[in-house]
This record gives sequence, structure tokens and C-alpha cells, in this order.
Amino acid sequence: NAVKNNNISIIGVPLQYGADRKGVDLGPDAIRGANLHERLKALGFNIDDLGDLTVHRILTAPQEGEKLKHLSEIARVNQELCERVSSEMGKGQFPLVLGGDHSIAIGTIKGVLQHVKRLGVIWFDAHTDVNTHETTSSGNIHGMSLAAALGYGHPDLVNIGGAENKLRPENVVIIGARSIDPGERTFLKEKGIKVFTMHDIDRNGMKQVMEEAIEIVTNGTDGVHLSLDLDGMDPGVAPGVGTPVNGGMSYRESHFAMELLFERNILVSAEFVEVNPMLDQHNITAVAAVELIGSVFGERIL
Ligand code: EXY
Ligand code: MN
Ligand code: MN
Ligand code: MN
Repeated sequence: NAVKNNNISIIGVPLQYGADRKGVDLGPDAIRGANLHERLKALGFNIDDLGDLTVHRILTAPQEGEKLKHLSEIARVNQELCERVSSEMGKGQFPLVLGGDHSIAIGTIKGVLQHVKRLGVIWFDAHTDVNTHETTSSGNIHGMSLAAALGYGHPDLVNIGGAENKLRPENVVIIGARSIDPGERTFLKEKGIKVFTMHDIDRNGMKQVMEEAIEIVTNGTDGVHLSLDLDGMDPGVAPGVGTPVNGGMSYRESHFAMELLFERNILVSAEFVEVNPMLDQHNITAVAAVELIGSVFGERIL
């Protein structure tokens, strides 16, 4: 299975400052509340739930002209997340990080990079999250986290976990993109980052997309991280996300992608982000997240 010694460490990151809409800080508990522990234990995993990182409440609105909203607290939380993820990996645990907005990917990835220098990343998302402080129009750091993990953007983000530890563009694949800003298009082309948009999925099907994606993220790497933004799924099946975009991955396309990852047994870590229960009274999105987690750990494979 996807985990060498069946030991998973769960880390919650109740952070919403990278996003615009309130509520995504309630994501970790919403995901746990959808029977996450029971589902994983039923699959034979040992679960260490380390609880949630502490996020300091910010009582002031972003200052006028403050390009990146809530930069200092987001950087502080991500540095702590980096250290926690690194510590768990050092003990041979599989880090399963629950968000919280997608800015937490900086801390998770930097923590994994302390142990897996040549790391592949599958970025499952409606967005490409490669804005920087120079290209962003929103100032929301959840739209910049992949750029930062690649070593681009504001120094306070790039320096998390050490600027020398960074992803290589040739080992990163984005799947499900359908909302890409102009500055991001330029960045993706310049850095040669492979993006399978929803058009590619429609044209070639998820099987071929995942086969090509897995080829890329395993080429010359020692492990793969899954960064799964629930807004990659179609809003019809994952409505409780802060930045929904119509025409997303179907329930089965999403599960098929997870099942193919399970079969290849290449993951060293994973995070599931952007679940916002305030936008989804029936917790459909938290349930969808737990079901995807189950699939990436083999729940639907005989
Ligand atoms: N590209 C837009 C921005 O940078 O503000 C929207 C980003 C949404 C990010 C969500 C987490 O994926
Ligand atoms: Mn805010
Ligand atoms: Mn994202
Ligand atoms: Mn997204």
C-alpha cells in the first residue's frame, strides 16, 4: 500500500488567512468528523492524530497597500508545519495534513523536502497556485503556494524551511486546472511545468492523464507528495470550497486518480485542503475528502 509501515500521522492546520472567505479553518475538524480515523483504521493503518497547529487570531484587517494578506502569520504557521512534518517523517511516519487553505502546502512540501530531496508533486486543483507577490491580483497567499514551494515569490514564503530546499519544475504536475491567471500562464510556460487541464482530461481521459503524470513525478525522484485541493473536484460533488470553478473533475475521475496512485505505491505524504464547512451545511465536501483519502489508501481496490 501507499505507506511503508502503516503508520500515518495526522496534522490539522486550521488556517484561513491565505484565503478570502472565512470558514476554511474549520476544515480539519470537518474532515475528522467524517469518520476519517475509522475509515483509515478499517484499512489497517495505525493513526497518530497530532491535533491542530495553533493559528494566532489576527484582529486587524490587512493594512492598506499590504500586497500579501496576513503574510507574517501564514509564514509563521507554515514554518511550524514544516518542522512538524519533517519530525514525523524522521520517525518513519506518513504525514497526512488537513487544511485549511492551500497556503499550507508550502510548509508541508518544505517539511517533506527535508527528507526526500528529489520530490515529485501531484497538484490536484482547479487553479495552478503559481502567482507571486508580483503577479497576484487578490493578495491571497493560497494562490501562491506552488510558486513558493518551487522557490519563487516573496522571500518570507520562499525561505520557509530553507530557500535551498525547493521543488524542481520538471517533477511537478498540475491536474484539473481550469482557472489560470495571465501571470500564471507566463510562469508555467517559462518554468516548463506540466499542466493537465480539464480539456486534457476530457480529450484523453483520466487513465492516460494519470499515466503521463505519474511518469513525470516519478522520473528521477525518490517519492511523491499529493497536494489535493478539494476545489479540483466539480463543485457539484465538492461544493464547500472557497473558490469553486464549474466543470471540474467528476466523483469517479477523482477516485480513479487516487486509485491509480495507490496501485503505484509512490506517495510519501499527502494533504487535503480548502474544505470550508461554512459553505456546505451538509458536509458533502468533508465526506468527499475522506472518501478520496480512503481511495488513495486503497479502500476501493479489491
Ligand atoms: N488565482 C487566483 C488568485 O491567485 O487569487 C485564485 C487562487 C485560488 C487558490 C485556491 C486554493 O486554490
Ligand atoms: Mn483574510
Ligand atoms: Mn489550490
Ligand atoms: Mn484551488
